[in-house]
Amino acid sequence: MDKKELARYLELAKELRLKIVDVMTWSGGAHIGGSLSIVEILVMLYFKYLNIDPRNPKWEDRDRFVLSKGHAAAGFIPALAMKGYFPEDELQSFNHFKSPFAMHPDTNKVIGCDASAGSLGHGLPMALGMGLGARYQKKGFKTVCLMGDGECCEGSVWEAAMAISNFKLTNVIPIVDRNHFMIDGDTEDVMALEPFADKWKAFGFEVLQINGNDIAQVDDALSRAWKMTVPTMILADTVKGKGVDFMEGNVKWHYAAADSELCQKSKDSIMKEYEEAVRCLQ
Ligand SMILES: Cc1ncc(C[n+]2csc(CCOP(=O)(O)OP(=O)(O)O)c2C)c(N)n1
Repeated sequence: MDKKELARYLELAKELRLKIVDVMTWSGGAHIGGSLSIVEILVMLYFKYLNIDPRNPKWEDRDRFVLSKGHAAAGFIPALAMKGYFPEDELQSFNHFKSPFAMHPDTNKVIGCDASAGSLGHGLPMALGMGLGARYQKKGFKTVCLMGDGECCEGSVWEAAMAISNFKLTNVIPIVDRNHFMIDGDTEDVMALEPFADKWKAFGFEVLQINGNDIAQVDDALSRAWKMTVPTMILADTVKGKGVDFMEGNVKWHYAAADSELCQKSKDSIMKEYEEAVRCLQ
């Protein structure tokens, strides 16, 4: 990826982070930590890889995206707005009475959302069904499923993984946001996942292990996964709360509300990190 392209994605990631902080403020509270950790993945999917058309959201041949860690709707729904599925100013209603946008995404209400989620562990089974459906209908679309690492405590994740491997599905791409924390602590203290990559390998996957907050690495992994001829998953090492210095790696920010002062402080931190990243590019 050349510098110009990287600069564009860095800017989109910065914009998305600023919107996530706005949503946290307007909504009265949001799952901020796990929304900020997936920003680079969402940007690369929505602005480079997914073959989608915001003017035709139900297009049969579109690639599908399942946000299995549905609590990160505060990251996902602003990404849909930035892509043009609905006007960005509608985000101000997030989590308000009668708004289509709630703490978890609803496919019947959010334009561009392919699957409702919120109850963890259900996204990969749905993605498996979409992948089998595509094969049955002889369609070429991909289904990407983004899960949390804490979410992988759910047995249904592994049942779906076993089936994807069994059916040799290469049109379903699981991604795990390995931000090392779940709701109440470090994954290794609450329910150890390691050796995590080996578990996925034992289930028959080729594992692409990357820094999921590094745009170039996310780009490389997605481009490889898109072309793979064996079941492949992306294990994306990320930082919970990424971009807001006082939230980074601190489980206290799994869910939070913000007043205008906290909103501004968060945005200042995002801008500082972004300007530093741009300086490093030059
Ligand atoms: C089946 C189910 N159990 C519990 C919850 C409550 N819950 C919401 S977020 C969360 C933590 C999930 O951890 P992880 O997947 O690592 O999310 P992240 O750290 O990326 O936000 C839990 C337990 C839920 N949404 N669904």
